[in-house]
Amino acid sequence: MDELAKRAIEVLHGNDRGTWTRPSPRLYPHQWSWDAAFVAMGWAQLDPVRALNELWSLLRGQWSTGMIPQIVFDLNVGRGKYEPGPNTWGTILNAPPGIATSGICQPPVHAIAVARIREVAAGRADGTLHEVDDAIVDLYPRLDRWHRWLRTARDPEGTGLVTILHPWESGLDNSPRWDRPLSRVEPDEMDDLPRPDLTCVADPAERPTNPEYQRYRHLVDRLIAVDYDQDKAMAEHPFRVADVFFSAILATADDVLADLAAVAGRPEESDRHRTDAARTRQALDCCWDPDLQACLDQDRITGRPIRADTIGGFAPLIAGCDLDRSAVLVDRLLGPTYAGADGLVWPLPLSTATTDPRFDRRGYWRGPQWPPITWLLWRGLKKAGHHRTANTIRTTAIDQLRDVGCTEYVEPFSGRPLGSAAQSWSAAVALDLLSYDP
Ligand code: 9WN
Repeated sequence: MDELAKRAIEVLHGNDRGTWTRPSPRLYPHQWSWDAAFVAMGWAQLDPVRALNELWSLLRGQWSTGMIPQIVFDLNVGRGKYEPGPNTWGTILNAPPGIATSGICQPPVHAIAVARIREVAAGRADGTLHEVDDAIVDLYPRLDRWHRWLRTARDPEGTGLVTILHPWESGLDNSPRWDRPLSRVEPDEMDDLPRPDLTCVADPAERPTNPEYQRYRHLVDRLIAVDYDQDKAMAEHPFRVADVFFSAILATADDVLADLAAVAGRPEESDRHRTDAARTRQALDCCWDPDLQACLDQDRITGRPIRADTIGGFAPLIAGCDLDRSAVLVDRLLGPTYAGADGLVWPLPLSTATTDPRFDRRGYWRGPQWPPITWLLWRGLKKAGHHRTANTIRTTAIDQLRDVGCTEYVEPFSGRPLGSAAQSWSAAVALDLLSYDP
């Protein structure tokens, strides 16, 4: 068996908790939402039914509103191992009885994962596809409610863009995209709560700073103060940003959900999902900045676009866009400020452009390469018909993972692995990318 596949399988097994998977053994000991979607695609290569269980485990935490929370906590994990832990979110009345969750969300990769599990199952000679299709009958309404929540609670005016209320919701937590809006968040007092995350990495510089964490926690407190009432939060929360990358993932997931609706015996729902996706693509078009040649997040408090040259700007490649736009974006992606930057060990997309003043080659989401982001762009390129580029990215991503292992993220100039060394979604991405080998 391929060495990388062997290592990736070891990482998944090492982080496996039976029906769900920790993102990493120490740094992230609970179940995370978008990690679970990537991880499910990894499990699909080994056992599509186990892959479905990953998603069912996550859905145990789905709120009655439809929201899939960012974290479903494992109550067996000792107190203080991860902060903010289960007792700090004030979600006991919002989460399903007996399940502890956080109170925010993460990008909706889940429908994409279900479709990929189905694709893998379809390639098997046994009856797995029937089993997966049966599950989709029950999964579809849950995913539909999730998408609907995003499109109502987080986009009450139907703009096509999803507003996030916390940088953690973006999944790209510490991106320079959030610096301005986060700098306006003013904690009443600077707390001094513990940072267990800092003890799990080689160098604390691989994690966000204390002032950032104080703001992160303050944002949670503010959501608790309105008891997670989304109308109130959308009117007065101190961090409100229409996130183009998150919205793009929703658009492409809506396209997929349109197909899953048909599998679930609900073909009459498909058009609604396609219309939603089209509305988001149109909205992304309006966020295009011709100078930067990038799609920009919109600060809903100031009403202004957020100027930052980051991977978020490539949102149209994820959502799907016209040929002209995708050609411009592919040029930029492969160009000297991203994957074509001088001195990169692997020519793969960077989380921030080298020319952005806040680029930081080791900084969390501020420059390094992240395997799941590479995967999302690879998928977008493939769907847009840029097959040669997509394939080069795929093989380069495999080379990178082969050399550095299933690390959380990579310092692009030295090739050093950063963050957690045994990250489940990196293992999952490795298995999925390998499965396309001719
Ligand atoms: C907060 C689990 C998660 C990922 C995020 C990544 C990081 C958490 C943290 O780890 O965020 O959600 O504690 O830093 O930024 O994308 O889902 O892997």
